[in-house]
Amino acid sequence: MHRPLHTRRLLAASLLCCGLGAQAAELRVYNWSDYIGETTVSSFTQKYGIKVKYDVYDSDDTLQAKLLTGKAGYDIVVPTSNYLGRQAEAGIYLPLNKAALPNLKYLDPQVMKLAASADPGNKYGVPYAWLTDGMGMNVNKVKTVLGKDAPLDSWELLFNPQYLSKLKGCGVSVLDQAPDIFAITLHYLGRDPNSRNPADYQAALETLKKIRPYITQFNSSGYINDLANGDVCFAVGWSGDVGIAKRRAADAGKPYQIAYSLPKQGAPVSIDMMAIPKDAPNPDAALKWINHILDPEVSAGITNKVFYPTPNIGAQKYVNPQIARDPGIYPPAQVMQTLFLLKPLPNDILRLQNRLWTQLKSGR
Ligand code: N2P
Repeated sequence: MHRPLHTRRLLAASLLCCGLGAQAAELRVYNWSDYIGETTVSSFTQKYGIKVKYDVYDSDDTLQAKLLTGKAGYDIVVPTSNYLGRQAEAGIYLPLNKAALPNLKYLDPQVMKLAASADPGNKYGVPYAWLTDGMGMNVNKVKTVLGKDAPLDSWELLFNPQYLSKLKGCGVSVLDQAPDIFAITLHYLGRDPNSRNPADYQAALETLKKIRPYITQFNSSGYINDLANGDVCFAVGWSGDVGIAKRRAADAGKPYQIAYSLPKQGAPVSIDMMAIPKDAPNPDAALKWINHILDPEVSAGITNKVFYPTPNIGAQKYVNPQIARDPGIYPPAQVMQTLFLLKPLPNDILRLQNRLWTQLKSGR
């Protein structure tokens, strides 16, 4: 049967449209590992017909190295606010077209204010989730090794060699993220966690060297399973990651409890931010992605899966009540006051941190 000419033309046009369209309609997302909801990606593709290529990293330095080569090819990246501040100053991001982001209205003004301290005017970054650094532990093993009276709520577990040397036998993991560990150490020493004084970093290094022999690994992602499986019993880690480990251990029916402890002395808090690199192949799709993540149900879907608090006020009512009530995930007001924000630091301090960090890890 012959179709009328105009139908054939339409058919040809639509084939042309969609063949090309499928090629152009791709979004490349580079995000932290273990940091996405069950249906976050699939619901985006369903909503916009845009395919997503989704890659992961577990370190801001890895992300930054990729971005600085200039041809990473990503449309969306999610640096931590302290890194984003410097990167934005270096001119590697596109300013956000806020008119394309109506769902910005859902964001918590308090989180936006904190984010603005690294990103003035919230010009380049949109909060994705926030988090604390703390101690993940296998409560049963830690109590067996250290006794029932061990101070599980104190950074002493990490910095007092008397404790850490005993924990070594059941595995000690520390985040491989220099700014976080230096900030924790400086704060423990009673110094400014965001210090710009090189001497402070030398002092922190000396303290870290004393516990270095008892750290069995530096790791920022695999430690989730290591904790869950019982291969490490103590980890300096990120709040949601430890939540994931806790759930995995419970799901696997392990005979021990994984817990997250925010030390009483105070701990770092940070915000991960979505940003669009200047060389993004598809900045329009990137804006659609950001607005999608800001959809209250989508944002809650991330929190419900990976235990990182959403900065989205509209999402709060969709967050699983057990998570919303967990003081390790959402610290109560008086604990919030003990936390300190990681701030962008000048390049010479970052270089110094990096150098000392390499020294520490290699054990020299
Ligand atoms: C997710 C880790 C995200 C927190 N696994 C680090 N900014």
